[in-house]
Amino acid sequence: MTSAPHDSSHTHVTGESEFIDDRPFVAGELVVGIVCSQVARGKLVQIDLKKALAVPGVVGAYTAKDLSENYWGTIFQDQPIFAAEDINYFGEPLCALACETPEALRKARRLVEVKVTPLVPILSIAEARKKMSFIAPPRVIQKGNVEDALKNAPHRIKGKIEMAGQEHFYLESQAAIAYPGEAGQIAIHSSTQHPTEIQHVVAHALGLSYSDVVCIVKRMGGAFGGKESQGVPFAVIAALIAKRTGRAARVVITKDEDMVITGKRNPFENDYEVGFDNDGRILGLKVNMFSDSGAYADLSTAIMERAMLHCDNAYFIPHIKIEGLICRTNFSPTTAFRGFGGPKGVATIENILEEIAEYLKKDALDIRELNCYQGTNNVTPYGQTITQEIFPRLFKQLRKTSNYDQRKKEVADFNRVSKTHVRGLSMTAVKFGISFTTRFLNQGSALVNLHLDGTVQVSTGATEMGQGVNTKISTIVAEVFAIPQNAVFVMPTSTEKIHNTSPTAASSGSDINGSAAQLAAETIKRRLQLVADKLFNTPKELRGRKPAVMGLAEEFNIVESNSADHIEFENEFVFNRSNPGDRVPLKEVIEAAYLNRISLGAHGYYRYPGIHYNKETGQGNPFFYFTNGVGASEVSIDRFTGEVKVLRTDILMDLGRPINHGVDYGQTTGAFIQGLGWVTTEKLYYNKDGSLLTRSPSTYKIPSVQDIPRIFNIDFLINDENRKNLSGSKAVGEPPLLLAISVWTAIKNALSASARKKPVTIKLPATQEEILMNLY
Ligand code: LUZ
Ligand code: MOS
Repeated sequence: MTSAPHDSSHTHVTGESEFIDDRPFVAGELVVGIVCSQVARGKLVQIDLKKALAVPGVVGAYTAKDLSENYWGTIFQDQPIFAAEDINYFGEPLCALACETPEALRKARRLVEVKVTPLVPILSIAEARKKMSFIAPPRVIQKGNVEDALKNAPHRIKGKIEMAGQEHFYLESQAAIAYPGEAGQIAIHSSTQHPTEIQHVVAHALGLSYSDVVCIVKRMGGAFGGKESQGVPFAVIAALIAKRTGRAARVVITKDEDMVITGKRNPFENDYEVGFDNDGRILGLKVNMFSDSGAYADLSTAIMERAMLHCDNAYFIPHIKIEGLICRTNFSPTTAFRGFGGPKGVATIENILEEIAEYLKKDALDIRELNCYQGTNNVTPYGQTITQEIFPRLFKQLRKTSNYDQRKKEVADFNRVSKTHVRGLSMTAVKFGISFTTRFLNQGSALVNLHLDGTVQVSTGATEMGQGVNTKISTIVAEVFAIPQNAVFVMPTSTEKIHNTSPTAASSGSDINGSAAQLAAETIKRRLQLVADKLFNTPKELRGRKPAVMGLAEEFNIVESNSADHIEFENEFVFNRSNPGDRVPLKEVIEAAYLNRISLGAHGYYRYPGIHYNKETGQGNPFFYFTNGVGASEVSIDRFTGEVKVLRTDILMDLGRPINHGVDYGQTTGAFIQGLGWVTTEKLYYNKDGSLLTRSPSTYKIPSVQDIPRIFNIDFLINDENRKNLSGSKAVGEPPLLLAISVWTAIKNALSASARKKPVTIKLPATQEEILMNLY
């Protein structure tokens, strides 16, 4: 484990780090603007471009008619690049203008005349349900006999939890620049988590072969799932214009545009009925989940699947039925967002546990400990067995280190006397399934080139979005060769070096791509060991003789399938374990390999083993492993304003053996705070016409330094049992986000001490307004 700094930390500070719009303009490069729909739903009658095209400096205007294939979609190809006949959301792209200058673009934009026959939009899950507007047939996961379990349960609670969407708020808006090449070829620099999807959709849209298109990603300025699928239209538009004009084309949208056009986290409304005994043990649970996919399918089916697979969270439920239905509305197509469906399943069950505790007047943590996976209560609703009994340990440890029991008493004492504030304390868990639930995405490859000066260039399918995947990969490869980390360079992701990249998503980027890079590096290392073995068997005075230069007849011939494990690498030197005094610099071995015509490059390929999931039956082993954790939060609510402050949060995560402690600490902190925004301040408001009101940081409130926990303790459990994965590490990108649900349940806990109306049902996010409405 290292705590090497993030590979971009220096250049981020100096400003040298290159994002898409930092790329210098090339000669003739065009700036591109997108004209978007100003209605949420309608029939597109006509787009009149004459006046816009007459503006000096306008080079071209492009609509659906200009594309060989206008429809795309990661799962279902139901979304147009440009609306063709039907308009389905406010902000849907209608056409693009390519201009010599931003000034020409500004003028021309206003002169595009769009004729639309407006239709009544669907703007809520409730309306979509009424109008039977769904994306796909319902999906079900079930185990046991839930109807009987509910009927026979001593107690039952029926309820509903509403969870809103969330704007990704990456700092770099969607962006792409396309460069035309010879014979119709295109190179695209895109701010995307999924370069291969960009390559494929651009090829389809322009009638090119996949090999005509190269997509390159240096880094993104944040993504959070918002660039898993939704970088596509911007890249296609840039590529279309580059192909048509033979000039480079730059699409960089503004924050306002981005917030209006692109999709957000799927809102969910879940109905539930739970049966439990006098101790609070869950006997049966029925959940009906309804998500809002917005206008198109995007990733909503996969998101629903993950939501359903996370309804159990850390808790054993003997009889369960989960049903998921995806509602099509007229909002921008909702998409992946850190956690995917996970937070929506986990918030549901954590809310239920909070309600059971309130109903039985028991402590909610006791209820959670009682219900968590343990002993023979270790099979999930989808049939996967939980092999590590980790939750009893996590709950117990954090209960102690966060001083939970004493603080619970203090909170109760405080609430009895305070006339101005009310407090709440709650601990929740996360069990996040690691793997794409779509099995074929769980594969990746890497290319490792070892150079004669002992430095290494690594390319993988992973994209760097700030999460530190490059830093982890360079650590792993440096360890293989026993060289300093700064001798390993992780190169921009490019579809010409790595084929069929999976999106850098599902927290799996380091696992999959780091493992592939490790395998490639090990292949080269094995060759070097064989070369070194020959070297050590060569008399010292002959070792430096160079076959190529000397024209020696004999070359080292190695057999790749052999190994020479007795050759060890240490601190840039190589030695035979049986004679550690005789050391050769690694660089000499590398040179000897080259001069003896032995390859210093290798390809590595990795896939998660042993995963399968039947989407029809809802049964299988969808996850390679789980990343687990617990978090306890204490909040204070102002009784007069509803303002909430997080007084303290304690987090305990099992991250196996982190590859880079600093990076994992940063991911845990960032994910929690992003989750905090989702459960408290980040609320999207829409006008009655379906247009977004909150389209800038002045109206959409992401957490500020004032909102983060006053006391914030993050700790990692040392888990040496985890040997499954890359260096014993565990995926970290998404799981800690779900621990912010503890803030929301703490708010619910506080309100249950003060509200007149009981039980307390609050929406998520629990904004100041939402809290105030529920205080008295
Ligand atoms: N993307 C995806 C994801 O396509 N499938 C998944 O299971 C997933 N999970 C989390 C985040 N992105
Ligand atoms: Mo994602 S929600 O792009 O891992």
